[in-house]
This record gives sequence, structure tokens and C-alpha cells, in this order.
Amino acid sequence: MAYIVVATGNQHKVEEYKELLADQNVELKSLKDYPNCPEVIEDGKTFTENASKKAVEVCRYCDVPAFADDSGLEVEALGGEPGIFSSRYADTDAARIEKVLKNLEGKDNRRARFVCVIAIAINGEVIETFEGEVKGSIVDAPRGSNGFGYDPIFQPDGYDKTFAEMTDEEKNKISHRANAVKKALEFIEDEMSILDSEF
Ligand code: ITT
Repeated sequence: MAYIVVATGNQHKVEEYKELLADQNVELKSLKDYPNCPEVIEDGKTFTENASKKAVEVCRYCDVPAFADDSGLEVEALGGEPGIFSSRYADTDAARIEKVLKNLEGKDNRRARFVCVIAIAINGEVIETFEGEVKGSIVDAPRGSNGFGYDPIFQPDGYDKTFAEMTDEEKNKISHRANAVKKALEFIEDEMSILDSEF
């Protein structure tokens, strides 16, 4: 069976990818299988640059195919913040959520989107990147305890629940990560002969 490492230190992402790739004929490894892998410094200016750097460095260090995602929340009325700084916006999830809500005080426009860019690296080079998004709005106060990060304040369009009020299964049907994975799997299906020879 082909295997691939998901290059992330975020265990919530690992769990989501396990579920999103459950039906695929691929064994998913994580950085827990490579505990000495050095941390990748995210100094890119875009989700794509950061995802590519994470995938390439882990692919080269572990000497196996790898993929990474760089993801985040873009809030329209905040000029796209926190964006690529989503994980660094404040020190804890609760503080990050509070900062978004505080910065939105008095603003009518609560539109936001989650973005996820997946980069796949094979033989030490990025072969392709895939962007997924989910549009929605920021609610007035956090609701729910599932998921991670900004999930308690993000309500996807067409639903009356935040991501943190949804089951993993519900979130994984519509999330930015799920949409990026769909594009990646379509690409892999089309290019399967290339991957077969590389794996
Ligand atoms: P890795 O870089 O090791 O993958 P990370 O958590 O630092 O882990 P990112 O740099 O991609 O990952 O930052 C993503 C941040 O965006 C994440 O920490 C959350 O704060 C937020 N985020 C991304 N996807 C999310 C989701 O599905 N639900 C809630 N918040 C999310």
C-alpha cells in the first residue's frame, strides 16, 4: 500500500485527514512516526508558500511522499485577518477567538471564510497545490466544543450551527480542508500512473 506523511504538528488536522482519507488506498503517517523531524519555520507570505515549505521540508527529511496544509480564517471586515497568521494571532485558541470578536465589535459585516491550501511533495519537490474554502459568518459569541481553533465562532453558509456544534462527519463534508482534499484526490486519480511510479 502507498503511504504518505501528513506534515503537521496539529493533531486535530491529523484526525481530520484520517477521516477524510479513510476510504483511500493509502496509509497515512504523521510526524508522530518521525519524532525527530525538525519544526518548519512558516515564513511565507501566502498559504501556498507555507504549505509548500512544510511539505517539501518534511518530504526531504523523512524521504517519503508528504503533504501539508496551511490554513486559516479570513474575516472580510478585518481586511482578511487573521489569514496566514491564524495560528499566531494570539497565544491560545480562546484568546484568538476573543481577539476576532473584539475586532469585529460594532461592525455589521460578519462575512468570513476558512481557507486551506494543501501541497503535495514527492522526491523533495512540490508536485501540486490545491485550495479549498468554505464561506460563512462569524457569530456573536462562541458556540460548541467540537473541532479546534476558530470552529466555535464560524457558522458556514446554509447552516444554523457553528463548526464546533457539528459532528466531525458534518464538518468533514463541507470544510475548507475537505474541499482541498477533494481537488487533490481528483488530481491524483487523473495522474495516478505518475504517482504509482513515484511511490
Ligand atoms: P501545522 O502548521 O503544523 O500544520 P498549525 O495549527 O500551526 O499546524 P497552520 O499554520 O496552518 O497550522 O494554522 C492554521 C490555524 O488556522 C489553526 O491553528 C487554527 O487556528 C486555524 N484553522 C485552520 N483550520 C481550521 C479549522 O478547520 N477549524 C478551526 N480553525 C482552523
